[in-house]
Amino acid sequence: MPDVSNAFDVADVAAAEADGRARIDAAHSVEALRAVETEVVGRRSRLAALQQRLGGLSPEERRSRGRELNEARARLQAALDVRRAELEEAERRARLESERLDLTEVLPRPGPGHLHLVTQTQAELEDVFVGMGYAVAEGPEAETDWRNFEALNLPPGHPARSMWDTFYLRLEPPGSTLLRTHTSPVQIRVMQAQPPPIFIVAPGRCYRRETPDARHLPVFHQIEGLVVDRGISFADLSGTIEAFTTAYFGPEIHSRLRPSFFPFTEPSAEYEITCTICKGAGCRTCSGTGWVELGGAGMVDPAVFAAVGIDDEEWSGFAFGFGIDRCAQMRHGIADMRVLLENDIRFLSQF
Ligand code: 2NL
Repeated sequence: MPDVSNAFDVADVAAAEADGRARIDAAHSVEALRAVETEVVGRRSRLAALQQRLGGLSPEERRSRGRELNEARARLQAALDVRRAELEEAERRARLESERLDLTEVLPRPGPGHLHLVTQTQAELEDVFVGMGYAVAEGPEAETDWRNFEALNLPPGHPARSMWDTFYLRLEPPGSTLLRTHTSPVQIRVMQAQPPPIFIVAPGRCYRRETPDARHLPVFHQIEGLVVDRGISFADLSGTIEAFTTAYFGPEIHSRLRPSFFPFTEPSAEYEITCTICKGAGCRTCSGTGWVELGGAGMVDPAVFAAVGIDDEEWSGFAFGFGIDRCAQMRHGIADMRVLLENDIRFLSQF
């Protein structure tokens, strides 16, 4: 006896199919369509529910409803496949568009590089001194304690050689080898290697154990000059400093000396040059004085001559030293020296 209460007709199949089509059309992503597929043709779909009720129908009805259900399912499955293909194509196109690179963009070729500002400054200073008859001498950055300190009249225990100022290398015996704190050891080498007369400059990289700030770098560059000959006087030193100052900074920049102390020179002086920012008028950089400090100098101390075996009865000499980085800073008005170590191409490419 057919179960009449559970009976359904072709309109129910059509309604289920129409509902499935509406859901398929409403799916706007491949992801959403996957859920719709389960709702529309899955085990809990309206079609599946009608399928369950086939058993309650008469044999003829069961045959036609069954055929109608199969056809409806096949059409919905076909609609799902078409819709999936459309959505996949749309998503693929959107992805390609978002990842698209304009390969026709014309970029400038990398330009030629150039020497670092400090290297350029060192070369210019070397040129100035070579023009005055000096030779350029170079030496290692790792040096002995003796050449860096002891030969320069800095005995053991002197504050300038303390652990806090100097990087010592872990070599035997402890404390014997360090990163040079100035280029003076190069001049010690030259004085040991050749008899006077000596006219040299020693440029190069030096190290001090310091925290970098606007005016100090733990790695810096120094150029030192040394003259040893017969009858060299303090007047020669003073004239030499004025000559290279004007040659490097220009005719409106001059120098002046004031008394100071260094263990390796006697007498000793510090020298200042006309402030390169205000040309001597007085500004913030020079604290209103019109002068800025550049370096130190003096007559070579007899103790240094004794250490290298030069007879100070026959020979006398002067020496001076100053920072190459500081020179570049003053000539180009660089507020913070740390930019010299940071390798920011926007800074470096200006020079
Ligand atoms: C400074 C001070 C100076 C020297 C360096 C020197 C070298 C020898 C003998 C004697 Cl082998 N003196 N060098 C002398 C006086 C000052 O530099 O303030 N530099 C930035």
